Amino acid sequence: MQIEPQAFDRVLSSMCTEPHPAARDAAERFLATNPGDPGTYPNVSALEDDAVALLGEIAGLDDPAGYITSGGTEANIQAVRIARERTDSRTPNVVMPESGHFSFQKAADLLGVELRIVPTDDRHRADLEAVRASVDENTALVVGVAGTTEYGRVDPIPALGEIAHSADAMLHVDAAWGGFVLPFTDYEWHFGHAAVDTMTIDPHKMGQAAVPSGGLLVRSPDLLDELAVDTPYLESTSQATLTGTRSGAGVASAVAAIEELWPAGYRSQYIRSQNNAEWLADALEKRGYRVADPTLPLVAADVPRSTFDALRAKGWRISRTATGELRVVCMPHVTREMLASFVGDLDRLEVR
Ligand code: 0PR
Repeated sequence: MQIEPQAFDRVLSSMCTEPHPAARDAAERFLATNPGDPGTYPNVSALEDDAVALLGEIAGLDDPAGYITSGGTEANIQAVRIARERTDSRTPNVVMPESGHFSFQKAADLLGVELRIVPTDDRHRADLEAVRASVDENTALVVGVAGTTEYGRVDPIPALGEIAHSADAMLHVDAAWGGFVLPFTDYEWHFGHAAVDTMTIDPHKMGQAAVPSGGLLVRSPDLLDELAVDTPYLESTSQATLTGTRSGAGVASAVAAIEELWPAGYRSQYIRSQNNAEWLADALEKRGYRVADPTLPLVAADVPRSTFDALRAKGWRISRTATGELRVVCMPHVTREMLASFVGDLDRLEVR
């Protein structure tokens, strides 16, 4: 095989990162295990309990229940599925701000629920009035995002919880990306603060675990029962996951990364990433670009298309928001030197 994986030295668009060495090692050791078959692979199954307990600690969940998913998409689909199973409505809907990830579109398609997308406010957060106006007796789920994909914003989770519960709907928090940085901020995002029922929190993003390692957490174990199907050929009697066979690598590397980094390692990484984001935002502002305030380690700036294309041509892996802004995610592999070199390339382009 000739092809090498993408090196991380110019990757500014990804929400994945280089796994922590301990996570890489654990992933390799558990590569051939299948936590979907706990009767045959009890060790990785026990590790999954540890992973859920650790994720629960990070997300303020007292009696942690959930599982390690293939990623945020699967966790979001399963959250919608739980809500659909719980509602009495025959025509259920899900209310989500436009900043929600496109995985909810997949969930709605697969599960036959209506997805009601409501606008965000001028700070790119869910517009509470719009959410209130969209919720009705058929609403099964309200989605809040804690660390949005495009601007890194955190929706007002407690207020969304109130709206959801007054309509007898559930509240899902998508902290797929934000979950490993938010514990070090003042945001009200977790199970302890608000009426959160389900949450997506992915070790393979800011958690520095290997891909595939997503996380679904639920407030109480009975919510997982909504997902369970009987498994006649397995020693275990039921399975709540969406996939059948799945990689033990994700489970083991999540535990290894979290044991290594929670909380001190994640805290110092958050501070490093946040400082980098503020440094880049500042550098771009000084050059005359309009920059969305990096409230979490993610920078969005109004850079012309031609400049964006020229930077891509220089090898920078960058992406754009729906409205065309340059988007840089300050993941753990993104260093100040990388950003300085990026800004240097930008300056050289501007000179010409
Ligand atoms: N929830 C949020 C808030 C996310 O940002 C993402 C992924 C998901 C759920 C889905 O997670 P999985 O991909 O693990 O299923 N976020 C973007 C994505 O990969 C990140 C992104 C965006 C990466 C733009 C590259 C890029 O150019 O879809």
